[in-house]
Amino acid sequence: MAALAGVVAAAVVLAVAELIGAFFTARATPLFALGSTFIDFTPPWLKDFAIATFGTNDKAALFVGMGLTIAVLACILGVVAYRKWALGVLGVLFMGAVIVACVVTRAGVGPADAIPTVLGTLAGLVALHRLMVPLWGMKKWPEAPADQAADDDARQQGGGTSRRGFFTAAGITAAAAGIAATGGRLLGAARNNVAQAREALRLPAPAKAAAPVPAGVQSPVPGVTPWLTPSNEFYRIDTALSVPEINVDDWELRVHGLVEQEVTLTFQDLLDAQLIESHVTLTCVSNPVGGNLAGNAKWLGLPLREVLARAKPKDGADMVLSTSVDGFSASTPLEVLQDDRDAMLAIGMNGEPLPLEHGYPVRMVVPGLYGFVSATKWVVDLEVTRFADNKAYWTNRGWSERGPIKTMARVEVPKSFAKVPAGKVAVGGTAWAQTRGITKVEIQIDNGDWVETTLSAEASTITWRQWSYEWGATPGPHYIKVRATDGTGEVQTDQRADPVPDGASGWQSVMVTVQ
Ligand SMILES: Nc1nc2c(c(=O)[nH]1)N[C@H]1C(S)=C(S)[C@@H](COP(=O)(O)O)O[C@H]1N2
Ligand SMILES: [Mo]
Repeated sequence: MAALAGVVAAAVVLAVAELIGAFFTARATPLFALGSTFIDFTPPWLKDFAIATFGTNDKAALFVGMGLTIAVLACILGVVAYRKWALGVLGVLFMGAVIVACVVTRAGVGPADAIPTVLGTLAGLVALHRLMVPLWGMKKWPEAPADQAADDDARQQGGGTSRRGFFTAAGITAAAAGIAATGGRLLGAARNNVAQAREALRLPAPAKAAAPVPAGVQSPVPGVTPWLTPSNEFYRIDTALSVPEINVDDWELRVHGLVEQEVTLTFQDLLDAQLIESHVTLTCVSNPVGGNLAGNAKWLGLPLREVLARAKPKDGADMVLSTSVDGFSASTPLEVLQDDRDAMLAIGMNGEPLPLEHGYPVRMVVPGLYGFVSATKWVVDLEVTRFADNKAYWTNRGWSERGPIKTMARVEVPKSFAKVPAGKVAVGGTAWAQTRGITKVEIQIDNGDWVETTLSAEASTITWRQWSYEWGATPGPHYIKVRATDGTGEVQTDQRADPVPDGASGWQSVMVTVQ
């Protein structure tokens, strides 16, 4: 029962903080601050394990893990408080202090944002005490053995009353916590109008439209990934537990560092600029061989070379450190942002404002580089600097400082471990080598010869390219391997590499059973 009291008190801490937190920064509530801090301290192998195991459900898995951990700690604290109240209070205050430390060290969060956690912790202490009183009442009875019969009576009565009192108090407190937490969520949502503002936002037409997509970019094989990824199916990878909510009127981008001229851009500046539209395939460095952390969208934005031309980088600068409102950062080679590939500050995705989780209102899109060194979402700061002087978020965590995308081919149909009928089997998939382009995709059945597949039309070298193949399948188990050749003539390496530190490599092998 003391353990239960601990769990209920923990619920009070979180619920009260959630309710009061509705009036503070969204990233400042205990669960988000704890989770975000945990993410920041996650070693590369654990991040990879999480993505490999939970995929893009990694955040849900984190919340479940946090919930269980907090529940266990709360049980322990409950028992401690029951045995020795002062020690329990110390424990609760210590936990509160840990959460406050997590809260105030988040990017874009001020000292005042500690208030929800402080008040939540105090409320939790009050609730814990309130629940301990009936428990202590029950503990007292066996210690007073005067008249045995009368005492048994009293103990049963007193114990029963206390027990009932405890469960009533625990139930009421838990229900109140539930109401407070739900109220906090609703209030928070009502106070945030960023989602509505996004709905109402109208984007200008581009000054330079996207190059027309040729017919036949889509692999004819049914079940192959759509060539253009719908925004709501686009993979999402980031460290943001709660999606940053930025008002376009508050958004500002500062370009500074090794520049002749500091530049500040507002969202209106972007709306008024000569925007371009371009299809670009983004890829995540954590994508395993054969994985699906890649997507192809039509982006609308201002070329970064124009932004940098205004700022005039000084000699010696070789990197741009882009930083998100939530503290994430990426290091991108300066020359990549100045050449003629369509690196941009994007405000539109597939004809609409960026979805909140894909970086609204402004993100970077850089063809040819993995997202962790280029695709900063919710971007608010560009510092022109040198690789020797500055390190980005993932580089500080064991990943490489540069991340050109490796050539990769993927079998999508048939799926691994599929059972297919003998005869003609349609095989198909997607390959990419952004900025170099795909010139060949070959397939190997078992240990046979490598055979060229039929390539679908190429839209550009910065988008992925699909392929198809008609296989005369004979009964039995078979392995299908695939490899691509890029525009420089280089064949995709068979050398297996893990995603850490600069991207997975190797040939995908798919096992199918032909019946
Ligand atoms: N602010 C912010 N931007 C970020 C990240 C992040 O964690 N935070 N992750 C990067 C990584 S690793 C990738 S692969 C891309 C993914 O972009 P998407 O979620 O729109 O697909 O965003 C990049 N931009
Ligand atoms: Mo990524």
